[in-house]
Amino acid sequence: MRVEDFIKIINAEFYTGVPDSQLKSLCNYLMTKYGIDPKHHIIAANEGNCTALAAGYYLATGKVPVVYMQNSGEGNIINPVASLLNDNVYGIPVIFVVGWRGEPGIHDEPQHIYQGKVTVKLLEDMDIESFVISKDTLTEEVSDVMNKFRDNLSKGKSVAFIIGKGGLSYDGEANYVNNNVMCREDIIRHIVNISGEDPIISTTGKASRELFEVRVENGQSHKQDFLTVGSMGHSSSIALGVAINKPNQKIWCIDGDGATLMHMGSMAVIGASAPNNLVHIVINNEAHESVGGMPTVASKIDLVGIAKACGYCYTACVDNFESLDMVLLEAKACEKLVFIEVKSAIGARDDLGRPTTTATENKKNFMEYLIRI
Ligand SMILES: Cc1ncc(C[n+]2csc(CCOP(=O)(O)OP(=O)(O)O)c2C)c(N)n1
Repeated sequence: MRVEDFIKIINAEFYTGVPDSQLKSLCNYLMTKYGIDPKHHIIAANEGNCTALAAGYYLATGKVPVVYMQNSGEGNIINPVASLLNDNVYGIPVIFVVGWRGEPGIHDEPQHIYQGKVTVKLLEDMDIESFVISKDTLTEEVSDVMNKFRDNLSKGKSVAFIIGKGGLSYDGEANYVNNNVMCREDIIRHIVNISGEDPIISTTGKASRELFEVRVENGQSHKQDFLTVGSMGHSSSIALGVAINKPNQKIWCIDGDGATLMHMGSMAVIGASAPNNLVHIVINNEAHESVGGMPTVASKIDLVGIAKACGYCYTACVDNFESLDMVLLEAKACEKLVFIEVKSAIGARDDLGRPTTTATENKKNFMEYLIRI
């Protein structure tokens, strides 16, 4: 159905979410209509934050908010849904709009398969009634369901629309750009060149896909890379766990700004643990590029300042390849906890592939590599 019709039916005034490729139509519509406007549309750091922000909106206005997210975000909402929204606690109604990756019967990547299988059940377990909008769903059906849902909402119960592939469509286009010049794939090429044989833990989304392809292009194997295909925001903590237990080995983490923001508390813990063999690199394109390019708030914050305040010993921010190579060489040579912010343009190759090894093969090869070094 057309996203404009869906918006009319749910008739909400406030939307908050984390972008998702399956919800590109909704995200692009909201960005076109509102941009980022605190009164109507906020892209939050993670889906749990969205849920709490939506609760605050409800407390202040009495109106029902919308939280949109990929189903990967269900884990992040469970705590505020169970202990804040649920009608055994405050009974705060929210309309969730959930992109259904890994829908059973539809081919998808490994990180989406289990999550896709339990998407509806998790909502049921959270006492959230849901309705699936597929590409064949009629506008009138959604309208009828929403009329029924209004009853749940009036009783302080949340509801969800689960959006299958092609469930929502939007003819408008949104174009996301910034002023940076380096592209993420080239940045990764430079990191690969200088990190040499060192292990790399890379973040969710296209960065890991690009790392995989750069290895292929170089005729290298993938054994030293752990591609965090799911679990957005957690690659730096994985890298911390590896770095602490491989103290004589330099460990590199390639992170994204959206992922860093999603679980930024990890930076404080990394700083406090201060392993002198970890290099945490954030490729900052100020966007959720992998799912369509919608903005993060990373253009508005001082990531290096945050890293310094968290206790990273060597920090740098670079916006050109000469400086990038210089700081990567310093990071390689020094025995300090390093943080590097790399300013990146928004975009990726259209023909970017996906890892051809399975996630379990990746784990096995990586563990075998770590044992040997
Ligand atoms: C918990 C969770 N929410 C949402 C997603 C969907 N998702 C995958 S990649 C991505 C964007 C990542 O942005 P960033 O870290 O800035 O990297 P970029 O894509 O810009 O390189 C999102 C939102 C997800 N995988 N997991």
